Amino acid sequence: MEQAATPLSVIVPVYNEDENFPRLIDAIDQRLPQPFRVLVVYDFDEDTTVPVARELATTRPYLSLVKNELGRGPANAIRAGFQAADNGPALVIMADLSDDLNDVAPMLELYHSGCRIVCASRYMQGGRQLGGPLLKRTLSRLAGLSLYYLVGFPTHDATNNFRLYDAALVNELQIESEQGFEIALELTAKAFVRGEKIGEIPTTWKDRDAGESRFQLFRWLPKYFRWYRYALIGRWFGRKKQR
Ligand SMILES: Nc1nc2c(ncn2[C@@H]2O[C@H](COP(=O)(O)OP(=O)(O)OP(=O)(O)O)[C@@H](O)[C@H]2O)c(=O)[nH]1
Ligand SMILES: [Mg+2]
Repeated sequence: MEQAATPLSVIVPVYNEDENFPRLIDAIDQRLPQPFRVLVVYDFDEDTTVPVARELATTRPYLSLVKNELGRGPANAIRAGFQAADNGPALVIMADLSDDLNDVAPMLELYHSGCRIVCASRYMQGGRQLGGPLLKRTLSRLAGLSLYYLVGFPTHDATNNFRLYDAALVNELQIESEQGFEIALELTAKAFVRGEKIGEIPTTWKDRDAGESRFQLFRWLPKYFRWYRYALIGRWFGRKKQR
């Protein structure tokens, strides 16, 4: 007998997103293809998202809260989300409404056609980025396009965190990122060097209009650079052929 496919797990790291969270749930209700479950990962009990999410969970059985016990920060929160997801398709989205959830259906299609990671790309034809600080935007675009053209990285947008993963692959790759959002680059670089099949689709990203950004550009830049170098060197010194 054929086994039913594991439903989608959606991992949402949150830090004081009480303003955005109800709007995110509206977008999820309207745009995500069923079936799915949503894992909201918070770091501490006083987070303002927690009571709002608990209240919404009373009418939405798909919603659960996961306390990140691995250490504070987005990388640890996302890692805790993957541990909770365990296997099957796992989508990372931000709570600040930056990601267009209409893209999830085509991302899942690529996943089911064999991609183990599917990247939503702002820097390929059809993709867009609306707003955000100029320096961060420029560095992110430069990193993405240079990896794409220099070593054939499988996405034009190496740093976007709106990405669909095979959770079993992620748990096998062993996340080393502990702090920031370089985690998406780490995972995709590792999968690329291993020769895993990776796909991309265009997306439109827009900057948040409520709450505060927690992105620490200068603090996290060295971490991004580590994984940028890993992708370059891995390609030049013996990347496996795509599976
Ligand atoms: N659990 C947890 N979530 C976080 C933390 N920092 C940010 N987040 C969440 O991660 C998501 C993205 O955070 P942002 O601060 O907007 O970072 P970003 O989207 O990379 O950066 P911007 O382009 O500046 O918006 C949001 O859902 C945040 O609530 C953290 O320390 N812990
Ligand atoms: Mg943001």
